Amino acid sequence: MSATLPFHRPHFAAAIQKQCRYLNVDGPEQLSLEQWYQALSQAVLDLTYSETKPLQSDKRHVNYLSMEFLIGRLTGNNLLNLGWYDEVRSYLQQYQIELTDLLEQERDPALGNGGLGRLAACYLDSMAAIEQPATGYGLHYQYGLFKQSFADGRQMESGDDWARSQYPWQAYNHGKTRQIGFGGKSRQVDGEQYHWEPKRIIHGKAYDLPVFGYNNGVVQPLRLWQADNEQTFDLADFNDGKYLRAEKQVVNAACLTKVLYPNDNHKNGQQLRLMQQYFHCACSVADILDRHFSAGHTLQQLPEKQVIQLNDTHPTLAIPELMRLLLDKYRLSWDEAWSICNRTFAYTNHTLLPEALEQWDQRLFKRLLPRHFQIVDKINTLFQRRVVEQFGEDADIWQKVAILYDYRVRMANLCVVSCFAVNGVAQIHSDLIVSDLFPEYHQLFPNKFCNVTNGITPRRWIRLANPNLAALLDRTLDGDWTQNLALISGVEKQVDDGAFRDEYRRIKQGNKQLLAEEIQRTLGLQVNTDAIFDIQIKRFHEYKRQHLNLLNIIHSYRQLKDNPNMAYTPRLFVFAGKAAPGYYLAKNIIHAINNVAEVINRDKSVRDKLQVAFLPDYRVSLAEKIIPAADISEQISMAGKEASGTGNMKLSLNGALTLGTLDGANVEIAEMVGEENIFIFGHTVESVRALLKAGYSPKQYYSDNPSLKAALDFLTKGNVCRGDKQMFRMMLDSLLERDPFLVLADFDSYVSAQQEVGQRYLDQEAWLRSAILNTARLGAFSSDRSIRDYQQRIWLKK
Ligand code: NBY
Repeated sequence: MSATLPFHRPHFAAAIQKQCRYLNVDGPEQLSLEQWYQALSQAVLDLTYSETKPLQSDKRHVNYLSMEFLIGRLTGNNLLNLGWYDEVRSYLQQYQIELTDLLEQERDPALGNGGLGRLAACYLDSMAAIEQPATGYGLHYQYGLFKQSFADGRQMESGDDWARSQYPWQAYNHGKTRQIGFGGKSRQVDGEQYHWEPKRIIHGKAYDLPVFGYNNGVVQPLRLWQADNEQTFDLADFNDGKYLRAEKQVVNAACLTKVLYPNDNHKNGQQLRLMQQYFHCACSVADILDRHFSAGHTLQQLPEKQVIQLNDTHPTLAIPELMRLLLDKYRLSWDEAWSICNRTFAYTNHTLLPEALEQWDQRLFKRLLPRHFQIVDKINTLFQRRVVEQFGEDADIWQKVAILYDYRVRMANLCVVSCFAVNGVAQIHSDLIVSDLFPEYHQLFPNKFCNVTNGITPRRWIRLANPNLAALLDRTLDGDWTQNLALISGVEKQVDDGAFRDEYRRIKQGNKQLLAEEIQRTLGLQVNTDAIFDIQIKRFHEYKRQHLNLLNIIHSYRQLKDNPNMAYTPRLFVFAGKAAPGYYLAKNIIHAINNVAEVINRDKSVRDKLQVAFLPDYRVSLAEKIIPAADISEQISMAGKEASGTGNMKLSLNGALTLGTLDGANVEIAEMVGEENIFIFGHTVESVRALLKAGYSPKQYYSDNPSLKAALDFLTKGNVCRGDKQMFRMMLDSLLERDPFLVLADFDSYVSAQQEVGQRYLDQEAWLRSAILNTARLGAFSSDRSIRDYQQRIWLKK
């Protein structure tokens, strides 16, 4: 292990002084809180530039290609990883500045949608921590994920211009600019070799963000590419006098990395998105080759020295791009080029949802990337021979495994054929990849498939988000759990220790108090901190079934109204999450939750028993406030649909009990914490299958179950819909006519599980024990473990 970077107070003071000069103030006393944040971050970046070092290692370098990196605020995290957090906090005290207040000034860089982007951020943190040489490659979107607010309960979106007022952690990297071609023609030169003449060129500029390893003096780059206008005029058009057309292209070029597409688990077929994908891949592949050659390696050594890990299919074009360079620029034969690609790329799948599997229109693909299309076409043709060898001429099989089919380019198929490894993100998901999504591929390439269960970084998700729990762990455990989360199992011994239990309970209660204050600030709602804090925080999607949660809330409310004296353990239901702007059904669910919340929160007769808080603008920094305060973690997707989930891990690690289906990583969490410390309900993958096979009729559930019927009808009555019976029609029609995610079929089981939660909470001692055991038994879900799995099973596998 390398050494921690020492904190040198006089150097630090001088660096702050220098920033004061840049900011045109006489000294630190005059800095506003916002300026303090800028000055501090810049000063740290300056100081670490020369001091930290990239890893000198002969290990295979990981190039992590992802269209999204949901990094969250960096200043606190970077101080923590540098080991400077406490010293900086004490330094600031002389100016009466609280470090935590200063850190609140930072805007979250929201360069991702949800789990996939956040996973990429946790993996960068872990690779730096465990000294796996790595570079993250992504896009420098001008607008990150939209900001969410509510108007009359409806989601409103606005732009997130995150870097407008100077983002201190990024540095423009002059030497790395790339020129990326689009369109035009591909001409045969001779044999395998072609020459691509793009119609236009867009520049890619590199912005680097530092990723610091935890207490080891390591820094590695997250390199984000931004499209730039320079020389994007089509000069021919320009000279022809078609000025406006030429200018339009300038606008297009600048648009390329303007905005992050706000869909999660849904593809979108727009040309601009395909251009983003190619731009990302072409810039990154060129950069990887440059670094590889600069280190004195040859092309033949590429697979031995580099691995390119594709975070879902969004960076698939890196495959034909590398093929193109090997064939046309470096003049390798097809077989040599293919063999190199075949040993360099690995693919992580994050979804089984058919609507999320990317496919591109062939004509669009060909028009934008004519040479790449030829290459994909040849990969497809050669692969077809292989398929015929194995299965004979079988149209049904070919229809499933073809890369080019029905005028579409199927990106997942291209990945499976071209990569040496394909992994799912939780055991059940990896099993379903083999059994349901890619069974024929599994027959063809049995050794390609493996599982790497997702993980989360304990640096951000305990030490930074829950500092009091971190301090308790520091006092309790031998060795640094932050670097080796397996040590957290040592907590198990304390589960009956009075002092430990008191402290753990006090910390949870304190965190609930802090969240209550946040809710009061944002919603003006005063909540009961003795209630169960029942939390569902994630993107809005039908398969995640926030509406199942809502139906139970309505059911509880109705019961309380009918029986004001019934036994009911007080509950606060907390929601947070965004819906893709074009996903009207998900937005309808948000609207319904907000309106139900308003009715319930206004009703004095249930106050202190039932409250609903929907916090707007879910983002990493808000997650950091909510997660440590949770008692219940809602993980209620229809079984078979959530690839893994990672919020489930964060919540359980911070002492929330999971209320969930046997889906994604819930299955593994249940195995680790034990069945008495988790609430499992609902259909399983197998029983879902049987139900659908037998013919599922949601209407039947509606008419057979009076509570369910009443809960659904509630949404068309009285105040909730303000007299507009159509207000939640979209959601109700979907539930009653199709119910593709079996909300009604799981209603009963969910309501019973919720009742059990209420019962169990009454025994506070038993509950505390379960919470502590959740923390103690989650050690395996550190992203450090995930990265070691990647090393063993994929990157460094012999
Ligand atoms: O990836 C999520 C999965 O739903 C979740 O179960 C898993 O834990 C997590 C990490 O493995 N997937 C996800 O977040 N996907 C996206 O955000 C996403 C974004 C864009 C597109 C598709 C999916 N797209 O096609 O544009």
